[in-house]
Amino acid sequence: VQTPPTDAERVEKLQGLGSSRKRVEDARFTQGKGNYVDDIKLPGMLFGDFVRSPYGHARINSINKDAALAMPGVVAVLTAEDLKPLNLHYMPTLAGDVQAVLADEKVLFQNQEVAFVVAEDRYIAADATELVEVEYEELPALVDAFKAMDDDAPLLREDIKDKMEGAHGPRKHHNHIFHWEEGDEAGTNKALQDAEVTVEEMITYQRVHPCPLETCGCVASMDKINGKLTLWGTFQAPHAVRTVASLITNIPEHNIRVVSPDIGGGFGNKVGVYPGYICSAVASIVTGVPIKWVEDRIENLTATAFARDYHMTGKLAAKKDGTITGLHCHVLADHGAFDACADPTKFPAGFFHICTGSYDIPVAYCGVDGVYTNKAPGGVAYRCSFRVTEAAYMIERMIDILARKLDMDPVELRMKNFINKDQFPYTSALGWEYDSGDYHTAMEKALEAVDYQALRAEQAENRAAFERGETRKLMGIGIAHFTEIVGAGPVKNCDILGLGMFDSCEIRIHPTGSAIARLGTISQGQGHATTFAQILATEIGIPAEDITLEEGDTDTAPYGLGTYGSRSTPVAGAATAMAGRKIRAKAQMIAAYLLEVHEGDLEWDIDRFQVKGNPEAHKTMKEIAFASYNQAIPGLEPGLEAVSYYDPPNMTYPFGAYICVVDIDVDTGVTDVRSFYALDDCGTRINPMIIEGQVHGGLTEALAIAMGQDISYDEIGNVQGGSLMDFYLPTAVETPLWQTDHTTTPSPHHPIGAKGVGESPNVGGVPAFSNAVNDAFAHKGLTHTQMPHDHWRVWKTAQKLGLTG
Ligand code: PCD
Repeated sequence: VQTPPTDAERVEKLQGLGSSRKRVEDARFTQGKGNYVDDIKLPGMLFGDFVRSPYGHARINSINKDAALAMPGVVAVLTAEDLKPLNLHYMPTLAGDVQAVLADEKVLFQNQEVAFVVAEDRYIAADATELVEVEYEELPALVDAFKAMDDDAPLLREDIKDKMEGAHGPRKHHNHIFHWEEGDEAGTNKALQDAEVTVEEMITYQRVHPCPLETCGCVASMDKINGKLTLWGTFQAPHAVRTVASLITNIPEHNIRVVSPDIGGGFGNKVGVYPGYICSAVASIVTGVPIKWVEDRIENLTATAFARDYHMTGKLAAKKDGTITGLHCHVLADHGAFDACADPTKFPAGFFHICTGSYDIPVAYCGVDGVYTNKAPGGVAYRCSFRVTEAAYMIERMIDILARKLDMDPVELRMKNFINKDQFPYTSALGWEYDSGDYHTAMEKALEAVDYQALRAEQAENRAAFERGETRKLMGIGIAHFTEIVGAGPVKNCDILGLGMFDSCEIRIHPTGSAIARLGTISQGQGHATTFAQILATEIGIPAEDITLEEGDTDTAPYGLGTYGSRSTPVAGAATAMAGRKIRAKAQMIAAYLLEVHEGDLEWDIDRFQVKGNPEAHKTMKEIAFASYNQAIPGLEPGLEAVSYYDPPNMTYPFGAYICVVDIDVDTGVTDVRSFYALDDCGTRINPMIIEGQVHGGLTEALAIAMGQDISYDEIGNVQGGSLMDFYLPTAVETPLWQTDHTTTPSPHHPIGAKGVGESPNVGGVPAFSNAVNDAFAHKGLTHTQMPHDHWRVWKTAQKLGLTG
């Protein structure tokens, strides 16, 4: 006799919420069986490559294609002149600006796209780009955002020089893009005036780049017979790409199919629309054959979306006891040559106004001015929900700076000003409604885990030993407590180019009780096929392994706004749970019919409906699925399908407490990360193992940014961080051991209580590293030293403080 499985065994079999289910996609990825854009090979396919500007700012006097066209294997060379008749030489950006697809009379940043060569293979295309003769006349380059609005600053955007009204209001100067503000400036200034203590600092978050392992690319294929354009690409938002492609090409939307196959990391870099996509599509329409375009590493680092480049002047007002009474902040935002920043329409500086962070600050103001410079366009939220990373860095540095001035422990100052658990839902001075949080508990858990008291004691000893000349190393302790804002977002305040930021899930249960679910999002490595099946497993009682998850094909998936801003779990994850509940509601009706009871007499139990008080009488989900296809149930349509389009009522606000310890050799600037503890609270956890992986990845990227990444430009506009020789990408050698931890404070408005997590470690990691480096020198009078904290800069800091030999 077989004993029936216990409840625990039935739950275990589902591998639902909370299970550390192994990633189903890894079987494919670890065996080289992924299917990335560059794996797509179509008959007759041609290859495109760009001629790019060597100058940061120059006039184009002439372009001669003859030599390139004469090269065997070259099929076409496109320039702005060829795109003009199609009205495609400029494209709309996500920020309400326009961007040159191919440079129109002028180049505005180094490596800007000037001409597109189409050839029989990629090597011929690359060689032929060298044969396109472009005559440039160099112009003075503008690379310093602080000089962008000087009277004598060079005019960059001749195409809009007379347009003094921008997408976000009036422009003050020909290089000004927008002024945007939030909060109560007069009230904040008063708080500063009346304050017992104030601090002010200009904090730069340097220009960096997401640098995914796979660069951007696409394959465009125009089928002239049935008029259908198919675009495979590295798109983080395939549906939006389809809509935008339809609007700008006038090809009806149903005749465009956009497919995001496997993606090798996105990190925001693959949100925007790039000239390569437009040129490939045009070239395919013109030649009638498929065109592939895939960037190389240098092109990716120098011409596709950068991140950050914010100069943030923060001011805090406080009482002597440490109570913060106001925050004033102004940001000078360097958006490069075109405003192609990827933010929801209403927010030209994203969600920067989450800058009050985890603190109960009574009054605040933030103003942002965006300016043009001769740098690559396309500011993206690199592992960040629309500029929250910059905001978190600013406030977390400012808190440390204030603590120093007050001669108070930075932890104590944080604890004193945290929003209290009982204040949630909490409305911040800048207008956000934080859904839930318990900051004190998180911080206390972190302090205990690292034995904070002992660390500070050790540091005091280290400092004394340093004075006695017994060591040349200084110890730094970095604290960060961040609040993220993820899950864009409520359609009422978040849209991209007019498309509301809801998301979706469609579920189809097969007769034998397995299922397929399709979502409007697209995984780039996050493991959606694993985790979203887990949400469903718990909701509908079908084992996760019996649920196929599909994303990224606009011909089959329901419409959604894609994956970035850690929005998939908060929005599409919610849609998945809601669609699951619709399935369950219908399943309940079917079960009632089969068991000959009233629906209300049934209760859900793990993977079945059972009669209340008589669990023997039950129908499993598997039985119900079969019945839905096999029996004519009065009043019910056959089949078991559901779709949910979910418009979240609010964002979710994950948070975390991070503590980093570094040891700095003052004579070399070499900074060892001794330990890093990260406590994350992302509400209900779907898959703890995946969350840990997400945190490891995000912390590694935070390490990269804080300790070395920098896309800088020299005075004539040459980009300095344009290859992996110069741009810091840490390997396992530089990466310390991460210690992860969690608390669980569910989101009250999300159907399963989950918040996003993918970005959190980047948001909290950067300030923790930077605070640690700054802390190491704090007793020597250092208030703030700018990132990146590479060995050279750290050594310079030590030198300036008179510590080097
Ligand atoms: N989760 C869980 N639980 C919870 C949450 C979450 O489990 N509570 C998991 C999910 O499901 C998935 C993940 O985790 O799987 C994540 O999630 P989320 O947070 O929601 O997010 P998503 O949306 O999905 O994603 C996005 C993110 C981002 S944003 C980024 S950058 C990055 C991250 O994600 N990216 C990446 N991560 C990652 N990973 C990988 N591998 N890769 C990649 O690329 Mo942006 O904005 O885009 O910048």
